[in-house]
Amino acid sequence: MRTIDYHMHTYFSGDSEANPREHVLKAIEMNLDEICFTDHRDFDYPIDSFELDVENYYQEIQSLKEEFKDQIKIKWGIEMGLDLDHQEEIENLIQQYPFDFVIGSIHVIHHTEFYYGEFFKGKTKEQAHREFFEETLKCVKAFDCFNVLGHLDYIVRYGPYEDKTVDHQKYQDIIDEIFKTLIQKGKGIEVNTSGYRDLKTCGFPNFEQVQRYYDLGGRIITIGTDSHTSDRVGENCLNVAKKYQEIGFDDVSTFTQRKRD
Ligand code: HSO
Ligand code: ZN
Ligand code: ZN
Ligand code: ZN
Repeated sequence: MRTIDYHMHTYFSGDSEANPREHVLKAIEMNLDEICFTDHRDFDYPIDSFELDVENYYQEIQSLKEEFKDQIKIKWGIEMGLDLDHQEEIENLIQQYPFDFVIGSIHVIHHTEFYYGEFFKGKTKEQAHREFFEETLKCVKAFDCFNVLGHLDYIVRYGPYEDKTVDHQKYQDIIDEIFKTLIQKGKGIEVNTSGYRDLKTCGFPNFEQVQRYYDLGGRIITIGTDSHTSDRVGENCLNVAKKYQEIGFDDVSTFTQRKRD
């Protein structure tokens, strides 16, 4: 089982100041086999801007890839906000550039977001969580441009609740359909290790859900820290790789020009 970090942000993202070179140095120090940069692009993020200077981002990662080619494998990717209000622009952007890997993430639903909390207004926790998974299912069905679904239960980070945890059982039928759709479309999931910090216990999704994905036939899986600073690169990736092995996965998946290696 290789150890990878396939979810990292740098100063090309609207919410990070990190230098990609520092990420590479940290990844080498952490003994990772391979990394992929996945800077943000969201087309309709309220309040903040998640535009992306794709050309300069490409040039900078290409030159790091060359400089460090004897020490670590470096890929160039993107975390694309899946948003049904902007489907054509999103698919077009991905077609236009030679990304190695695309994470599809739900950060915005009809111009409302989770981070500042607009999405939760006037909803019970169960309503908000159900709507989030239903929208995720719609996106997974509608979009083709991505390789893995980012942070399946991302909503667990946010919401005005004392207990933010997601009661997966309540939505397991929707989650199962998300998994089945991904499997049928040849797409995968990630475990996002930032969950170890947010939940204090595990990555997100948790390993019960990863087991469920495996039992339904899912084999495409990546590991990502969602680092916005270099000190977090590689954090808990080895733990996750070991868990994958226990579940039965042979290896993590890596990608070149959006195809599995
Ligand atoms: N895109 C972030 C959430 C956020 N941060 C919005 C600042 N604004 C999640 O990686
Ligand atoms: Zn971010
Ligand atoms: Zn995200
Ligand atoms: Zn991210």
